[in-house]
Amino acid sequence: MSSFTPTPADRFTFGLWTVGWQGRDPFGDATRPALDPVESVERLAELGAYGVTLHDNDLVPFDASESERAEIISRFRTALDKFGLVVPMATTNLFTHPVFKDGAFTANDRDVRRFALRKTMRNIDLAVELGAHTYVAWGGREGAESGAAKDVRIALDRLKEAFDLLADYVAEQGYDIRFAIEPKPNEPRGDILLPTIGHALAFIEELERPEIFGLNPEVGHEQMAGLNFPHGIAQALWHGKLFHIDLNGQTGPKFDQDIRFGGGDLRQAFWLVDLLERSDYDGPRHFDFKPARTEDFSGVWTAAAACMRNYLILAERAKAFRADPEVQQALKDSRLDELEIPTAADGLAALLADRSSFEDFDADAAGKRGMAFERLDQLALEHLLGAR
Ligand code: 3MF
Ligand code: MG
Ligand code: MG
Repeated sequence: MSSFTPTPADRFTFGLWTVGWQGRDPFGDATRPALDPVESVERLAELGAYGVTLHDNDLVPFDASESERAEIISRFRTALDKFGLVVPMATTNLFTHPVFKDGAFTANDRDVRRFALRKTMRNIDLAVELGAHTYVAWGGREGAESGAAKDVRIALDRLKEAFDLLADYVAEQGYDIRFAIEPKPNEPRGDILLPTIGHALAFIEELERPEIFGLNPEVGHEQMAGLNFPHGIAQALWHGKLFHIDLNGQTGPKFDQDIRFGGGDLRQAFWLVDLLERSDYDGPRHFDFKPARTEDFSGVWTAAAACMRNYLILAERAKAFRADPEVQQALKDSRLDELEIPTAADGLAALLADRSSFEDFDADAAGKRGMAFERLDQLALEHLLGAR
């Protein structure tokens, strides 16, 4: 058994806003002081992370002057170089400042939309400078609390317009960067546009350059809508659209809990890691979690380390599951190999002519066949629990 000690080769990354979360929530004040991004870089490197990610304002305050901005960025770059961390992804804060209270790219106010685009483009320049190849777009304020407040069809026109302009911008600049849209059903808006993986996948196909748009799905966001996250990721992979991923934990449909990875729905976490590790996804394993507001900094670093450790434990458990001869037999007994056989590779005419497929088919007998899924699932559970 491995020591479950992460190294940069595992490609674990953390948002600066995760370990830096001060614990402010709708009912309570901050429980921790602000964390210097340079300290986050140092501590995360010590813990074995590969990189950090950031919103523009996680690093540079919203109202910083040009010279303050330049100095902050230079100090941050020095820390990245010193501690050997990379910045594979960056994103824009289009949700904290009151100017974005009705959205950014879909705000009813045109001047706000134009400001949001300029803010985003300016930070794309920084993202590229820092070496990022993925630019995340989470439209947390793009939505509404009441029916007439937002004409959703027109708002989607504005959202498409914004992404098309951003795609033009990166093409004109010659940047090697792709966009990853992050779906979320609600919070902070009552209802957010592009609420799930499925909505976002369909939207991307309406853009002018769909090839540079993919997804950044988050565990908790799909689970807030009662959806099966590994199934959503499987479909994103199937479409070739898994550009990035936000790992965390959630326990069912309720507010966005952002629990450390592994601390939420553990069975879905197991299937997620099983899927990712067997897929061709080679991007960062990015944690977007919030260390509980009960914690001091010691708890913050414990939780960050636990995200990585839990991923590695689950990867080992999933590997053991797949390697177990009894599991391999159980997979056969459940006819997973048969699912791989095309249904009618012999063609439509042959299917229509095949009496055994319909006229002579014994549906009652087929209906009596057991699928043996209970045994398969129990084997998975025992591997997950470490009982095998
Ligand atoms: C909110 C989120 C966001 C996004 C981030 C882009 C603040 O629920 O998940 O975190 O992940 O804006 O990555
Ligand atoms: Mg989230
Ligand atoms: Mg997220």
